Formats: sequence, C-alpha cells, structure tokens
Amino acid sequence: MEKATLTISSKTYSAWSLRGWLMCRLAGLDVEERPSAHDATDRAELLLLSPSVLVPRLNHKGASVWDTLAIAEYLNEQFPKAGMLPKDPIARAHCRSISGEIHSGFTNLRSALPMNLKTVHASFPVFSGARPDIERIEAIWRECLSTYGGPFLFGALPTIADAMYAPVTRRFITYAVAVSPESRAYCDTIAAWAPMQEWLAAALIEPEDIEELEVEF
Ligand SMILES: N[C@@H](CCC(=O)N[C@@H](CS)C(=O)NCC(=O)O)C(=O)O
Repeated sequence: MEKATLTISSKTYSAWSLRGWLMCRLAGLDVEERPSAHDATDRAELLLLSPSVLVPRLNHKGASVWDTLAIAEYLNEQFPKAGMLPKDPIARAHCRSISGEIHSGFTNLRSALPMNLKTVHASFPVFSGARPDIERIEAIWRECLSTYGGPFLFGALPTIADAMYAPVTRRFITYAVAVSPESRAYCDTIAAWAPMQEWLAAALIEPEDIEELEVEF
C-alpha cells in the first residue's frame, strides 16, 4: 500500500506544520514528509492537492485531509487505539474545546511572537495586546494540569491538545516570556517529548534558504 504523505512547510517557522506532524506521531502513523514548495508551479500543484493552499496536508489511503484539526480527527478515527483523545467523555470534550480554542484564536500571540525554533532571546518586549492571550493560555494549562495531574495536559500521556499547544511552548521559550512555574514545567515536558526533540533537531539543521519564510505565517 502507498505510504502516507504529509505535506509540510518550514520546520523552523511553521507552527501548523509542527502540529500536523505531531498528530501523525500521536497516531503512530509513519508518514513520508513532502516539503511544500514556494515557486509558482509548485504552488499550483499544492492548490490541486490542498484546495486551501495551506499546510499541513495529509494523504492517507486515498483520503486527502487538510486543516490541522480535521487531520487530528481523521487520525483519531483511523487509529482509535492510539489514545489521541482522552478516554473519559468529559475530559475528551475539554480536550476538543481547548484544541478548538487555539485553532481559532490567539491571533495577537501568533503575530507578536512568531515561532522561530532557531532563536532564543534573553529578553523580548511582548506587545501588550498579546498579554491577554498569554494569560488565557496559562489559565488553560493550569486548569488541565491541576485537573488531570500532568505532566501532559490530560495526564500521563500526550493528546491532540499537547500537539496543538506545542508551538506555544516554543514561543514562550524563544521570547523568554515570564510564565508561572507550572507553565514553565509544562514547556519543559513538551521540550523533552521525543517527537518534539526529533522535530527540533531537524529544524536546527534546516537550510535558511527561503526568505519568504522569515515572517509569521
Ligand atoms: N487553519 C489551518 C492553518 C494552516 C496554515 O496557516 N498554514 C500555513 C503554514 S504554518 C501555510 O500553509 N501558509 C502558506 C504557505 O506556507 O504557503 C490549519 O489548521 O492547518
């Protein structure tokens, strides 16, 4: 059978690519990575494959799935034993809610603190408009960690929600955002998570040849 493919963009800058890739790891699905290219021909090709022209995009068993939460739900359906969502229905609803919240919100945080895995600032002026987003994210994490006991948001094992918030942990680290000890511990948990380590190592050796990517997207 044809191997599944995941079209992704820069490992250094593309937060959505990271989320989609982590979803595949959570599912236990081995994917062949396909870089999304940036010249006009390749964009036309991507448009044929992913009508939104956005990545990540998963191709698996004839299904073409784009948009990160759709990929997560598709993988959960295909690999029900992988534990991508919590078993308990109330925790599962909570997990879906906070995953939806990051999928559709926190735009100030995104533009003020773009993901950049190659840089760490000793200090960085955080745009005041991003503060409510940071506070809300910390409140989400606090509630999850105290309710389910950590170290991941829904307990001992990572779920879809951890994949969704993983890029935020890197933004907090890159821009030395002052957060609570609990949030810091959660950032450390994600940093030590094996798939995250693998992605980080690949990002660090990624060539810096695409100027267009040096902006938030
Ligand atoms: N809502 C989409 C957002 C995806 C998105 O914005 N992807 C960015 C990369 S992080 C993208 O494809 N930008 C255009 C490009 O790289 O050509 C999702 O959940 O997957």
